Amino acid sequence: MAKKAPRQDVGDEGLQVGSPKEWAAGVPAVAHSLLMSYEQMGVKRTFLTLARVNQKDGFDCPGCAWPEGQHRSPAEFCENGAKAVAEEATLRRVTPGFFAEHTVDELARRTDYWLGQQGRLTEPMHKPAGSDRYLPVTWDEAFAIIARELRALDGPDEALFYTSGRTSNEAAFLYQLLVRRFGTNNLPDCSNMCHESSGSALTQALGIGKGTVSLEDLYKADLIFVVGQNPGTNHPRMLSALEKAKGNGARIVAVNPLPEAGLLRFKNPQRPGGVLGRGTRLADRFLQIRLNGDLALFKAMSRLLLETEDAAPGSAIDREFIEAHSHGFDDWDKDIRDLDWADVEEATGLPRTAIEDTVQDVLGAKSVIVCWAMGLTQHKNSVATIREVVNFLLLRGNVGRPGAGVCPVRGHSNVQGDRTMGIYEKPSAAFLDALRDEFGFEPPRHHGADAVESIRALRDGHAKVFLAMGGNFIAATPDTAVTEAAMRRARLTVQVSTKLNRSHAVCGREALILPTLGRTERDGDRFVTVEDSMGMVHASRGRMRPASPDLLAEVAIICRMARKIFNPSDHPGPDIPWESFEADYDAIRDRIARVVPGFGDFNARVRVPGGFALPNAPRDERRFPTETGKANFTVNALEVLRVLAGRLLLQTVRSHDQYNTTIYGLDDRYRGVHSGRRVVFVNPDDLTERGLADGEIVDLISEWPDGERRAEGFRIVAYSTARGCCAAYFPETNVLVPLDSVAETSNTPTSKSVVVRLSPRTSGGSVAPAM
Ligand SMILES: Nc1nc2c(c(=O)[nH]1)N[C@H]1C(S)=C(S)[C@@H](COP(=O)(O)OP(=O)(O)OC[C@H]3O[C@@H](n4cnc5c(=O)[nH]c(N)nc54)[C@H](O)[C@@H]3O)O[C@H]1N2
Ligand SMILES: Nc1nc2c(c(=O)[nH]1)N[C@H]1C(S)=C(S)[C@@H](COP(=O)(O)OP(=O)(O)OC[C@H]3O[C@@H](n4cnc5c(=O)[nH]c(N)nc54)[C@H](O)[C@@H]3O)O[C@H]1N2
Ligand SMILES: [Mo]
Repeated sequence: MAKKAPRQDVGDEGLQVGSPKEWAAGVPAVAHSLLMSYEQMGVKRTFLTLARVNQKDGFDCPGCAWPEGQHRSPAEFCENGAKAVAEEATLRRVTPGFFAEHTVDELARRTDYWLGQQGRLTEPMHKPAGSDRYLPVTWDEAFAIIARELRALDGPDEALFYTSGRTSNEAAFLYQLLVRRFGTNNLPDCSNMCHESSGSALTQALGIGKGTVSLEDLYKADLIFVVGQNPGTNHPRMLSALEKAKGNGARIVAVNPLPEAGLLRFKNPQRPGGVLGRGTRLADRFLQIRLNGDLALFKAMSRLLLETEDAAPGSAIDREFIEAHSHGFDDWDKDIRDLDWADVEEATGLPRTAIEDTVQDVLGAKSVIVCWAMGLTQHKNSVATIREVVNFLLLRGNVGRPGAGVCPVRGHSNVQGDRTMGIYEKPSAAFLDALRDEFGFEPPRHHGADAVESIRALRDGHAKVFLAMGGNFIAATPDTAVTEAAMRRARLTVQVSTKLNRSHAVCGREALILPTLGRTERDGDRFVTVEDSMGMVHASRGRMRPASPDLLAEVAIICRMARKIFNPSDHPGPDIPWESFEADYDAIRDRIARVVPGFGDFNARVRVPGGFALPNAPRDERRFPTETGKANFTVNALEVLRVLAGRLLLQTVRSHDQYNTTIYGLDDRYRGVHSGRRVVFVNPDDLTERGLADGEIVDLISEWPDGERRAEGFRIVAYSTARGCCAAYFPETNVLVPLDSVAETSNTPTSKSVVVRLSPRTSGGSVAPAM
């Protein structure tokens, strides 16, 4: 089959809505992914590439951060992993001829879908100030432009250095080294919009900003909560792990406003026979919670455990653990006793009996794991909610023993590794000391800007150069109109990318596109390393021929850029051997081994097939390196999120055919949506109450003290979601999320609780046909 030409830019003209699915994966999933891969890669390339995903001598799947485990099947990838690979290994190309045909202004009017469909970037491109076109530029000239603009700044804090979570450990380590050598901690990253709330909460409560379970723990758990997560779409390989855990006797409780297909039933495409029949039932219990109701739920479950303990001492809580390993229990206990059940029922939308039944599951389980993703992290009170999850687990000593613990399920395949490598705007003193001792310069100590602060800095003219190591900052961030205007004020924006996206079109006065190798591609005979969601570090080696001979690896881009930026007159100080780092990644790993705890003997250990586990004090030793030296119970006030009459709480989610801002296709198969994305899922009773109906076209309007924000033309889909809540896809709805609406402490945009009203469109927009 030959590759097909990219589709034309399309709207939602063909939008069709059918009924949602009750199970995930299986034959259609495999067939669907192969079809998409053929379209992009052709048959031979499809098989060669997919055969290498997540194999011990292959490359790490760029899809998600779910771990691979020691026993890998020959097809250790999922439908959406295959789509991610196809997206990168596509045969379509964006050449200088493409840029000659399309002005920047024109590209800014295209959809994310169309931009992504154009294929891989092939050559460095430069948009001079005042021009509306990208022109070819040599790598050398590109680096000279960056060095010139950085030197022209009044201070290093006027530059911002973004990272998305696909960057390898080696590139991430060198990138933060360059940035700190330059003199700033302005290292915003996609984590700021993702699991930052988990990191903040877990660091305070447990002394580590990561999860405390391994894959083996999942297989040993008696009870697994999957909260605020849609694994059928976003972490499909997790379904195999849940299936295995169930086989070992685990019960699963799904907590979600939506009955996501993957949580209900699973047909394992990698098991013979797995695709037949009705598949495995996954969730034993489904708590259809209101958006933002989780803090109340976990407090309520803890309260019931305490009451059970009162009635029968020794029956419900682990006193020994609490006394030996925790701090703050008494204050917390007092707070939980004050809990008001009316508040709980209002916040969760759940009847008390449903919570009581769930607590029976908890009492019957020796070991409990709580998994979560964006449903918990993108609210105003997210850090408090996650701390309350920890309290609930601590109460029965469910941390630091087999089969128990916290499991924040990460998104991007190396987002956790990037943070471990020092991509953080608030680095610890210990990390900076180690960097200083290794490289002989004094890194900046004051904190840098995160993603939201970066937008403010651009908006207010405090930042003038923006460089992105991957990602699509413009489309991933909130308050689209504000953010776009802010970015256009920059003097220079630089995007190191594999594919065309909106951040190339909405750019600074002068702009550069630096095309780079993807995971699947050969980087000489070098390999890189990544860390998965459970702290396993392993090698990743691409084997495909690069999309163009003019691509550079991220490491090479960083090293060459550094050599242009740091000349002895502007940056006196020690020499960093950038040239040898570019030639030999072992040399980078030797430095990582000396700077980052847990990486001793890195080069040898990462060559052992399967890699190695990073130390994890709570998991390995029940040691909690917090300020108190213990696991901290924390008091978190319950404030019920009430909205004015007629409003709904909107969550912005991923469809089945997207990877963040990369839109693979226009279907959301499991939710029954085809050929379109501008839909809003609303509970039928809420529709009736508001005099609205399925199929009607509405504008979504968010209200905020500084004014209203509007996203136009969404088709209403009557759907089973919790009362008072609705859902629509991002990035289309990012325009509705105010820049200043962020989570306390973590500063993460509140993308899962936006107050909106639905305003019927008086004209325009036809009703899409039903399927
Ligand atoms: N195919 C694919 N894979 C991906 C990605 C992708 O876009 N596509 N993205 C990657 C990235 S970066 C990330 S971070 C992860 C994201 O993985 P997810 O977090 O699964 O992604 P979302 O689509 O944001 O889904 C949020 C889920 O939480 C639920 N939810 C929302 N609000 C609440 C709440 O208040 N309480 C509860 N209990 N539930 C709530 C939603 O109904 C939904 O099921 O996936 C990663 N993997
Ligand atoms: N409203 C709303 N907004 C959200 C979210 C939400 O749930 N709701 N989720 C948030 C989350 S969890 C995240 S993680 C962010 C994601 O934010 P980002 O990480 O910034 O966005 P992505 O869409 O993953 O970035 C895709 C681009 O990365 C580039 N790319 C892909 N592979 C590589 C590579 O190997 N190297 C390099 N250099 N570039 C590469 C390609 O050019 C591609 O266009 O979005 C956040 N935004
Ligand atoms: Mo993410």
